[in-house]
Amino acid sequence: MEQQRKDAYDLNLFAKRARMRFNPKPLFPIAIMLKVYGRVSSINVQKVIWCLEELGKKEGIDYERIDAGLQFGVNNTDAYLKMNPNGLVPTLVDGDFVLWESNTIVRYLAAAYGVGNLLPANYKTRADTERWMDWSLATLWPTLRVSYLGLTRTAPDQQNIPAIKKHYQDTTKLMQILDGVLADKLYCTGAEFTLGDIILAVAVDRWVTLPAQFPEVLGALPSLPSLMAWHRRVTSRQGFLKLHQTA
Ligand SMILES: N[C@@H](CCC(=O)N[C@@H](CS)C(=O)NCC(=O)O)C(=O)O
Repeated sequence: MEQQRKDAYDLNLFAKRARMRFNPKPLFPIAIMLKVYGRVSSINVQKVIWCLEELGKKEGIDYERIDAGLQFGVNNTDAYLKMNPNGLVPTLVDGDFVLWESNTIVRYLAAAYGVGNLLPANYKTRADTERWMDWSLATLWPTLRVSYLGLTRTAPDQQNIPAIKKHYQDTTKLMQILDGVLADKLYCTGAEFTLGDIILAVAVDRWVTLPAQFPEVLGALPSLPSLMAWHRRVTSRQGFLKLHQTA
């Protein structure tokens, strides 16, 4: 399988170079090995797309994204459930290897295709970035999710406004922790952008943008200057901008 993947990679590279030189359409159809199932509006799909872009992968050339979830369906079909019995998105298919769980997928991608520092080689820095990934998955997002889904995916007459407000305030307390950490750091583990920044940023961006969308429920965005400076830094990256180009 390794050889097959290497061959596909070489083939892609050859086709890419040929295209750059002559600029016509590819001479032969290229089998794209990496497929991501999931709608780009999903926080967990966004992690995977952002990670792929950080790894220099381009949609339509190096990876394909197939809409699935919510209005697109797909995730409830037998074929999909065979790949991912949870019926959730994202699912990654890399040749004959199928993987679900967004944080595990980005760890896999960074290990398999890693260039640079997304998953640091130093085991302490790596544990540091993985800590932020796990904190975001297990603590930050479950808290904010109540406010986010309550406001954006629930009919107004079904919304539990006290729960939405309380969870937004609880999230703000968690954001204060991050604001403190970022007071003397460019990124969550130090001077380098890592996976932890991607996983945190997709949640932090929702916390930042919600009050402007629902001021009557949430009031003004709390002031956390270090967090906001980091938010501007990470959301200006091409990988983040890509999420909104395809939304
Ligand atoms: N722990 C899973 C959670 C996956 C998940 O909850 N995905 C949501 C979207 S963010 C989903 O599939 N919702 C159903 C849908 O979109 O139809 C992961 O991180 O991949």
